[in-house]
Amino acid sequence: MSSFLPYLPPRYDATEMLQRSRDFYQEMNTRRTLRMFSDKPVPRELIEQLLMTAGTAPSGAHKQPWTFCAVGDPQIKAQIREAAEKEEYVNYHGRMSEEWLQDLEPFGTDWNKPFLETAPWLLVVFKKSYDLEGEEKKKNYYVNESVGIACGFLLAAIHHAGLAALTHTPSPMNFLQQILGRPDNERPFLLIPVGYPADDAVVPDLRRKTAEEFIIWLDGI
Ligand code: IYR
Repeated sequence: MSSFLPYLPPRYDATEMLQRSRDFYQEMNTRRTLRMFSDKPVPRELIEQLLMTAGTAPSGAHKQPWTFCAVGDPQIKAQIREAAEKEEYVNYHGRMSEEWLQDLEPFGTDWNKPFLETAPWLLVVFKKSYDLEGEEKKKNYYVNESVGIACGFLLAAIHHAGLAALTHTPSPMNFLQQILGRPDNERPFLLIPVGYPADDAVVPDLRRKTAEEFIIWLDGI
């Protein structure tokens, strides 16, 4: 059984479309991944609003195969920090290759993850390869793509609101499933600390690829 509704998105003329897309690019181009957060509180209502935007993402067969845990409890954040640092210590002391460590040099990262306690919220994203309806397993589709897109929407919403985020993947991160008590059909996907930047926050001096470097046109011109 299917049912359809009229699709009535907002419409703009060509000039307005171009202006809007320029403005949006400029806004998005000021987004930076941040590791230095202020402990200034961020209201729960604002976080919920950002997560609602994540939930508008497209997903395979519209299964919405995600769960977002919004962690603001200092004790749980401390537990997450302790477990993440334990794994990262091993990563930085032998589990990551020399090449990998060299690639990370510009970012100045190490096994210390103070932001896991400083940032007022840790958004822990779980992917669901199947849903549980009672005992029955119901398969989800394109789970990585779907949850990845939802996280992209979330990062854009966070930036648009004037907050900063880090896309963090402590590895392995199954400890998140245990600490947060998530069921077996949920696997950690990303850990996203969110908050205000620290007053003295700095970011690495990076440059983004130009259009020529990453767009290939095959438009017959
Ligand atoms: N997960 C580690 C290492 C790390 C890996 C990549 I790829 C990065 O872009 C940044 C860090 C850490 O968080 O330090």
